[in-house]
Amino acid sequence: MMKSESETVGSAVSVDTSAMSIKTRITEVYLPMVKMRCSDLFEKMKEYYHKGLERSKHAYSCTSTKIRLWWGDFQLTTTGRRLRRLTKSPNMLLRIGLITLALVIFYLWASGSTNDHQMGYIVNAENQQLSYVYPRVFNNPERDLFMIGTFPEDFLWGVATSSYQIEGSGDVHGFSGKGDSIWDTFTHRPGNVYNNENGDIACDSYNKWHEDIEMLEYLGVQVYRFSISWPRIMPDGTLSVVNEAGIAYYNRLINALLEAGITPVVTLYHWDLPQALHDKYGGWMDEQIIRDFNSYARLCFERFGDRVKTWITINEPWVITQLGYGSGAHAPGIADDGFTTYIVAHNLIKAHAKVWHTYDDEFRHNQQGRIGITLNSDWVEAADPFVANRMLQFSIGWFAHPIYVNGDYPEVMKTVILEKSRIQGMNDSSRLPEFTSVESEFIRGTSDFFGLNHYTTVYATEMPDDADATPGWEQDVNLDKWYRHNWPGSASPWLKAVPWGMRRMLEWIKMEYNDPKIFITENGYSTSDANELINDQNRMNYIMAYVDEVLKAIELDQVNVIGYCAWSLMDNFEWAAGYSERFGLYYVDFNDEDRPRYKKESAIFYSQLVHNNGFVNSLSVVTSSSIFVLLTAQLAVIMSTCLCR
Ligand code: GBH
Repeated sequence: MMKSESETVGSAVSVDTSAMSIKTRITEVYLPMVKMRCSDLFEKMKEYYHKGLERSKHAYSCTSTKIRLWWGDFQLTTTGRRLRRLTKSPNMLLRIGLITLALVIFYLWASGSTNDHQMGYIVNAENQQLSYVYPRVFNNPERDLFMIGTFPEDFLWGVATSSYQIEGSGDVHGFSGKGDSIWDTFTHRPGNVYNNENGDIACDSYNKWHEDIEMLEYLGVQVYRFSISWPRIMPDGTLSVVNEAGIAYYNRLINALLEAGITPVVTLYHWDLPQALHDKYGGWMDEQIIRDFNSYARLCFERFGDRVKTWITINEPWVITQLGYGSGAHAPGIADDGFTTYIVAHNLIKAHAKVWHTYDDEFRHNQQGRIGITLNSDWVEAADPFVANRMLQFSIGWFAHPIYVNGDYPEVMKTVILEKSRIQGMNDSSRLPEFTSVESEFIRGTSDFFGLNHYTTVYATEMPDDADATPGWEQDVNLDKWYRHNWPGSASPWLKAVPWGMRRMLEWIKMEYNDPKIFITENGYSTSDANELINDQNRMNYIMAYVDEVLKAIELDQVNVIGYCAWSLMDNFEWAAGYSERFGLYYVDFNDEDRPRYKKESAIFYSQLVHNNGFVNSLSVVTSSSIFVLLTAQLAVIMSTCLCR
C-alpha cells in the first residue's frame, strides 16, 4: 500500500508556497490523504491547523521556502518535489532520544568515564546529602569521595559465621555426639574469656538453623559462608568414629541453603580443633596434624562435596598461630611466641597444601569445585613504604608468599629471623623453619582464589632494635603500630573504621600476588550492649564505606574481587571477648534461653545493597551525573520542541 501511494504522490506534487506564507505549525495528516494533490493537501492542512489540531505521528511543517510532510517512513519536500524513503523516521521521540544520547555521551566523554560509576552523594541519618561517609574524619576528595555504581554482574554477596561461634557446643542442648574442641576446654577454664562466657549454647544454630536460613533469605545473599566443626563430625579428630548426627546436621543445612538458592561456602577449619588431637600430640604443634586434617577434609569432600563447590581450608592462620600459640589469648592458650608460633604456621601451611592437593587429585574432576585459604590482614600505613611492606610481609606474606609466590617465606622474614636467631645464640639455625625444595614445590600455587578477611588499618613505625628483648614475632617484625586518635572506633579495641585501607589492601594484594581472584570472606564492625542494639548507624556507615572502597578497587584499580561476605549474619561468641562485642546484622538476645534473633537496621541496609548489587541512584542516593542526565533530558525536550516548530 505504501509503495503505490508513494508513486501516486510522487507524480502529483505541485505546491503553491505562496499560499502558505504564514509559518505553519505541525499538524495532522492521514495516510489516505497522500493521494491528493499537494495543493489540496495544504488546504486541508491549513484547515486542520486552524482547527488547532495537535501534532501526531504523521506530521507536516512549512516555512515560506520549504515545506515538509512526514508520514510514517516517508518525507516529502517541496524542493525536490519527490518522495524520499528515509532510513529513520524523524519523529519527535527519536529526535529527543538522539539529542539526549549525544549529550550523555558528550558528558561521559568529557568526564573521562565510560560507565555508570560516578562520585556522588549519600544521605546521612539527618537526611543531609554527603559526599563522604565520614565527613569529619575522612574527607580527602582524591581518596574518600563516595562512588556510586554497581558491582560486576556475577559478584557474590554473602554473610559469614563460624561453627563454634554460633552452633552451640555443650552437652546441655542435645548437641548429640559432638567431641570437645580446644575452645570448649579453653572457655571452661576461668579467666580466659570475658565474663567467663563460653560457646555452650552460643546462638543455638545447631537447633535453630532454619531461622538462620530465613534470615539469609531476607538478606537476599548469594552465598553463606559457614564452617564445619571438626569434632562434631569426628569426635576424637580421627576416622575412628564418624558422628553421623553431626554429618546429618550439615546435610540439613546445606540442602536447605540450596533449596533457598543460596550457595554454601564452607570453611573446614575455623579454630575449633578436636581437643583429642591436642591432647594426643599437641595438635598444630606436631606434623601429625597434617595427616589428620587431611583425613577430616577428605571426609568432608566425600560427604558434602557433591553440593559444596567452594571450600576454604583454614581461616586466618595468622590468628591461629599468634593468638593461639604466641600470646595465648586464644585456645589452646599457649604462649611461646617466636618459637612455637613459627612451627605452628609451618604445619598450617603444609596442611593447607596437602588438603588442596587431595581435592585437586581426588575430587576436583568429579565435583568441579574450587578451594582456597582465607588470610587476615590489617592494612599498614607508614611514612616509609619499606616499613609498611615489612609489616605486611610478616603478617599476610608469612602465609601468602609460600602459597601464592614461590613456596617459601618472604625474604625479609628469612633474613631478619635468621639474623636475630644468631644474636640470640641459636648458632646457625633460624627460629623460622625451612621448607625443603620438594615441600616448596608442593605448596606453591595451592589456592584457587585469595580469601581475605580485612577489618582495619594501623600505622607503623620502626622500633629501636633491642637485643635483650624476649624473642617473638613482635620483636622480629620490630615495628610499633598505632591508630590515629580520630579514627572512628568500635566496640573492639583493635577495630577502627578506616575505609580507604580496604582499597589499598586490595591493590597491594593484586600487585604482590599477581592479580589473584580475591574473595573478601569477612569484613565487619562491632557494637556493644551500650548502644546501637538495633538502630546501628555506625555499622551501616562502616559497611557502606568499606564496600564502596571495594567498588573503587574494582573500578579504578582493576582489582579482581569476586565476592564480599559481611561478618557476621548475627551477633555471636566473639572468642576472648565473649558476647561483649556484637558483629551481627541480626541482634541475638543471649539472656533469653531461646536465643531469639532481631533484625537490625544494618540488615535492611545490607539487603538493599545486595538487591541493588551496589550503590544505585535511588531516593537515598543522588549523584552529580544523575542530576546532569535529568537536566540534559529536559533540555533535549525543550530543544527538540523548538526545532520542530
Ligand atoms: C575474624 O578475625 C575472625 O575470623 C572471626 O571469627 C571473628 O569473629 C571476627 O574476626 C571478629 O573479630 O586483640 O589486639 O590481639 C579478624 C582478625 C585479628 C581481629 C586479630 C582481632 C586481635 C587483635 N582478627 N585481632 S588483639
